[in-house]
Amino acid sequence: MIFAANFKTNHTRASTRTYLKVLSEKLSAKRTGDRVMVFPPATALDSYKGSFTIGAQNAYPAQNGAFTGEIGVEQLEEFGIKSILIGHSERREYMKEDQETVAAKYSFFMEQGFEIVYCIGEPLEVREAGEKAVADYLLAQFEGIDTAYEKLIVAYEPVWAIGTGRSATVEEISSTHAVLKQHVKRPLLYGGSVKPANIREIISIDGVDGVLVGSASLDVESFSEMILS
Ligand code: G2H
Repeated sequence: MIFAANFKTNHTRASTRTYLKVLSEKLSAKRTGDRVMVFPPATALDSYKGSFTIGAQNAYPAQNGAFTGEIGVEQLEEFGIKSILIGHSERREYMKEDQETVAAKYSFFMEQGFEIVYCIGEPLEVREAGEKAVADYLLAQFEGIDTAYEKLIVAYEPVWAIGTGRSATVEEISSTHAVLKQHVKRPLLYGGSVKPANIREIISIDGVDGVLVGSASLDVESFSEMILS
């Protein structure tokens, strides 16, 4: 199983260091075959060397250059970062990243050999329009995306379940993952209000290879409980 934590714009460099030290201690007590990934803010990307994967939540698709306010591959590689989130719904919505922008980022970081956690998810009105509408919407989010890339991980995160406390039901996750699995032969994570109370149920669903956790990952006790429970 893959357990990935997305801190979003939370935690400082100092608190991330403490968090990763505590997480490492908690997990080392129990050997697990699970993979742990943490996506802290950019200022904390140099916080850890060890068995967890530390990834960037975002970067600009360039080595370096005149892109004020952005970080590129040169800055990520200084910290040994070779994993990145692309397509998160918050970036699609708040930073106005359209499918063309997302696909360009994807192609660039693929060419750079980065592991990519590629996020897709439908808004509530699409979910309410039924399964066919959901499938069409999600498959459109693969436009321009090379799904044969061997370092691709897909995260299905229904927008209406993100940070709302309302997770998708077992049936919704199960049927959506089944559709996605027909199109993408890569690990498939579920994200959207995953927490200690629902983690076991979610990871036991067929077609779920792991989880991407936001709010409930911010507390190290909660995230380690999810991995170890
Ligand atoms: C979805 C998820 C993590 P949360 O964005 O990517 O956040 O667990 O807070 O719904």
